[in-house]
Amino acid sequence: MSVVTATYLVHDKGTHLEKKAESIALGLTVGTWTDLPELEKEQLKNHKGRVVEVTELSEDEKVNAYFGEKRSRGLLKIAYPAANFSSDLPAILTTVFGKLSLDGEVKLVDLDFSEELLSAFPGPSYGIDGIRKVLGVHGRPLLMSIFKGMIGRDLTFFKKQLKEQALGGVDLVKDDEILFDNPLTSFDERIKAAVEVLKETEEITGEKTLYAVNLTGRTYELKDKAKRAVELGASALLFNVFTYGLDVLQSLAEDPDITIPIMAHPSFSGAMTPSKVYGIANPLLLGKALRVVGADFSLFPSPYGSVALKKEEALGIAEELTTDEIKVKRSFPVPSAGIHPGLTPQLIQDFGIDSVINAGGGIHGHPGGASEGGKAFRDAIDGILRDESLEETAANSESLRAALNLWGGAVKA
Ligand code: 1AE
Repeated sequence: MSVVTATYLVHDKGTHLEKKAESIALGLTVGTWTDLPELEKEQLKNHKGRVVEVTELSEDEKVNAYFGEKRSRGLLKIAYPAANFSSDLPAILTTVFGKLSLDGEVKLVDLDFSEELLSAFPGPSYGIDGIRKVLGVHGRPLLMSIFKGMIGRDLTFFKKQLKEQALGGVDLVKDDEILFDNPLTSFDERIKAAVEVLKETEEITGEKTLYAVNLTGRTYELKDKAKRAVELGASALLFNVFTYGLDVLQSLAEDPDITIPIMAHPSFSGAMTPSKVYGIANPLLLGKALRVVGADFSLFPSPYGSVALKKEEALGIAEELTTDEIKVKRSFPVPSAGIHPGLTPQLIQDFGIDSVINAGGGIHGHPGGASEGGKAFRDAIDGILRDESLEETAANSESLRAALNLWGGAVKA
């Protein structure tokens, strides 16, 4: 049967978690069915949510202290028949967590789609394997850098920064998510300039670099703008998905004329994810949901950078983006924020080679400039793949030595 099964973490005042689960299963579907006449009861049987599992968890002292009283903790799994909703995320999210998100100490931690329901979602157009094919890069993590300090600067500055980054050997360069359409560096002009610069750098380095232009503006203009980007030769789109909505990303991913990879930025997702008690779990939002709606890349805070996520959450996101259990293409995990070359061994150990190492300040802040910053990362990656320590690699890499002298080689606490 076509269903979606939601898992909730609850912190309940009472102790009867089964009762709580049953009230959610009823409340979000057929409501007060017990008071209805027999005929309607029969019809509504097909629509009532079904409690699949209730798992009691041990108490959490911090949560009890927060509420100033003892709370029962538990994981509740409830299956909702697809007959209740259309096969799109707005309908699914409203069914499983619409009113409920306003209604108590409940966090949505997972959604399991039946195979039939999953087939309504596109998944990434390229995915990890497709992106590797475009770039011709296999057997190592990709390296990405971020434009920095672009606001108030013109196209000459843009071209210079792009050239320096690409010459450092990065595979991708993305716009900063806070760069919008503006008279100095408009969307169209950035794309045209990038096409010109990256053709030039490819001739020098022999390596391809993709530029992810920030797709911004009013929702109903996005598709036309994205199609224009493709026509102008853009190689990828950056998208602030959480200020628009997951379904908007899905519409872009599904459009046959939008033929370039989509990179999802996590900005604004922090309005929904950080609480232990409310909201949506990071592995679901930044992992599984982004993957099924079609993000080729998902950026998220790494566990050891400047905007850190708990390690288990960051690893959980990466797992959802890459697990073979979900039958759509895999998306690239991009653990980000505060990343510098000294963190490369930890990043590869934690996220493996099917990930993207992404740095803004950690590239531009290199004492030798962005190009040296890129080289420091590339040397660190190559050394790790040869089983060398960072120090061993640095002995033969001036770029890496300078980076380690500045930022060190250990994980930040
Ligand atoms: C979690 C997103 C990270 C991001 O977009 C960004 O701009 C990071 O910059 P740095 O690497 O921290 O300078």
